[in-house]
Amino acid sequence: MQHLVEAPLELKSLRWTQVSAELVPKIENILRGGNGAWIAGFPLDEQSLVDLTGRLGQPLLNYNRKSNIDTGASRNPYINLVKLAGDTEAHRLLHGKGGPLLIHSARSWLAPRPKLFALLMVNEGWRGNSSGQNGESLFVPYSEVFAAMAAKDPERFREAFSLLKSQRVRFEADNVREQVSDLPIVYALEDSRHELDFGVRLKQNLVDKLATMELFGAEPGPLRDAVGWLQQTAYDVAQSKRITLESGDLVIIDNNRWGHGRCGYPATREIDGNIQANPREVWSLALA
Ligand SMILES: O=C(O)CCC(=O)C(=O)O
Ligand SMILES: [Fe+2]
Repeated sequence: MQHLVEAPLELKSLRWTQVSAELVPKIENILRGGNGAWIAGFPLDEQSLVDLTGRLGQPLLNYNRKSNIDTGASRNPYINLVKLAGDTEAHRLLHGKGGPLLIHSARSWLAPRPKLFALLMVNEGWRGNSSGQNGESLFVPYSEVFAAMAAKDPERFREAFSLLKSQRVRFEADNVREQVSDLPIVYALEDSRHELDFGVRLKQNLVDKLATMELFGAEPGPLRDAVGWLQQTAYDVAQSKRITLESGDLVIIDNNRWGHGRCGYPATREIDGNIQANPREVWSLALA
């Protein structure tokens, strides 16, 4: 069996212009080709982010609005804020880090699957740590992850891929209550372009979650192996193409076909006896 992906998928560079009548078709064209858009110079303004992405899809309400944790935050209803919670958390994380995020899909539990994911780097935080310790961003097309698995061990891939595509699973978010999907982890797409072109719904802690998940009678063992291999390979492939976003960089990807994650970063540093929290700040949203 051949695993040909016509041309390697990538993030295509664009620059923000006020005129969304020009920018939107360019982004749509990039997404239609299976690539992602990397737009520089985007304004650090929540409404601008919702306005632009709202022309590409329907923004989903953010986690806070759907969460059973009261964050007390009054914010834009659609934007997820990813940031250390100031000094309190800085102290708690005194010797800790803003941990790495494994490759995942936005709202992996949700039905129907959100079709797009957008991430704006608002504040890139402290740079100049060793490579891979600066909160670098990870974006990876799942088709490339499958190709890497197939190249590594064709027989193991055949079995794992078949299981991941056929075994329905149901799991909830950790803190959010909304309509959950019972699609397999790897699911067919109506407009599939080739034999490795599938949708994927990966959650960061999916391997651990399997223990408590609805598996419709299946044994957890083989699924745990397959998911673990998929997530590890996704992380490895993504590491080889990690990018450093600057403030004002906006990335928009197909949330079925691409996973995202990030490298770790130092949570705190001490200057003249004062503990400071890393100011790194990301805004993200999912779109139906
Ligand atoms: O911190 C990051 O760069 C990624 C955050 C993330 O995964 C998200 O906002 O969904
Ligand atoms: Fe995420």
